[in-house]
Amino acid sequence: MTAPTEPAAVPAFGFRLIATDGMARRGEVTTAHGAIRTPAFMPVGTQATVKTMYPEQVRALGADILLGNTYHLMLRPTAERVDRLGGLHRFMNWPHPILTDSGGFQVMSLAKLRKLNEQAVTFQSHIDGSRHVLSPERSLEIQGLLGSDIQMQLDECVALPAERAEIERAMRLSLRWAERSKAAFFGKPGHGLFAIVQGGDDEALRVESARALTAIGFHGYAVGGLAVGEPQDVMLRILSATTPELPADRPRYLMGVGTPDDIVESVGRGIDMFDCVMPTRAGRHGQAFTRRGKVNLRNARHADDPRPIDEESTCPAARDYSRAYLHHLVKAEEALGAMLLTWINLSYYQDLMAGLRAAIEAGRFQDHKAAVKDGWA
Ligand code: PRF
Repeated sequence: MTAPTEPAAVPAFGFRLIATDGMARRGEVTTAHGAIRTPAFMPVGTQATVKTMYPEQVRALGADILLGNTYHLMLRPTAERVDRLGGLHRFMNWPHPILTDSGGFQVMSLAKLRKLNEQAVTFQSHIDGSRHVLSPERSLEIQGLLGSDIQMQLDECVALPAERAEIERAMRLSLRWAERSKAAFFGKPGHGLFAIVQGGDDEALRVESARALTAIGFHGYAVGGLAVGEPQDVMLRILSATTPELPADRPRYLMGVGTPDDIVESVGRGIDMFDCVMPTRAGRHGQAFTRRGKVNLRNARHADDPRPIDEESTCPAARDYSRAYLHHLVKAEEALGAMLLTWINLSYYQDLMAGLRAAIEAGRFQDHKAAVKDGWA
């Protein structure tokens, strides 16, 4: 019998498919901190904040999950401090699902004096130069201390173009790190571990990576090593070769992607989850995503334009402020400019995902995709 003081049972980590339309999937991931409707876009909250946004505001846009970064948080404020303060959810006041990236990708793009070997990646902090060692096991320990609902294996991502030998070496290292990650993962109820497919622009290496990871068995599978310098048609060709090799009953996450067009095309190739700095970063740089395409508010042609970004938007920032005002805020480098444009962009991305989910459920994904792309033209 359960004592009345015992906490409510935490739901097991899981994924169910609700509908499919061609390769496109409508599903739901369940985690310790709630459900994620897929296809899902995860706003990026690298430093335990989605830059310029209140967590409540991000939630109200329809975001079910945020992305956090092992690399940044291990350096500052440190995983041990976040743990002492009750975990990342409580620390940042986001009581909903959180996925954390494993750190390897950020080490390669941000840290100084990086050294990678079979055991781990060693690097110097970009903040104070201090020396750190990140192994597959330590990455998962950190992600566990943060309390992340979806933890990512440590991997090595090779920027493209690259030699096949280099792509193959990194893919095999990532595979061995996947095995070590599975062995090290402390499977708390409701928390899952995702593997990462690598293999660059080589279809045979991608297929091998996907099959080997599937044989090990994970809660979900990410496709890494894309949107790293290759043209979009290469990325889509690799996705078309990779997703059929992944188990249909597990979620699939395309890391660091992308533009609205990348997302629509990737959903059509069986991807369920996305993250990207694009809506937040573009907002801080004066750009707005709209149903009619991208608008650069820095441009002088907006200076006298009393029209809003999109009078039919669900987002107050897109409806209630003129292009002239947004232009002024951006030119004057006022914080409110970045805040309003980030709000507009995350609203656009969440509405894009809601539209895709509804279309898949209704069996009209292809028509919806064509209509969305028509709007940008
Ligand atoms: N691996 C990890 N994180 C990532 C990537 C990757 O390949 C990418 C590539 N687009 C973005 N973020 N761990």
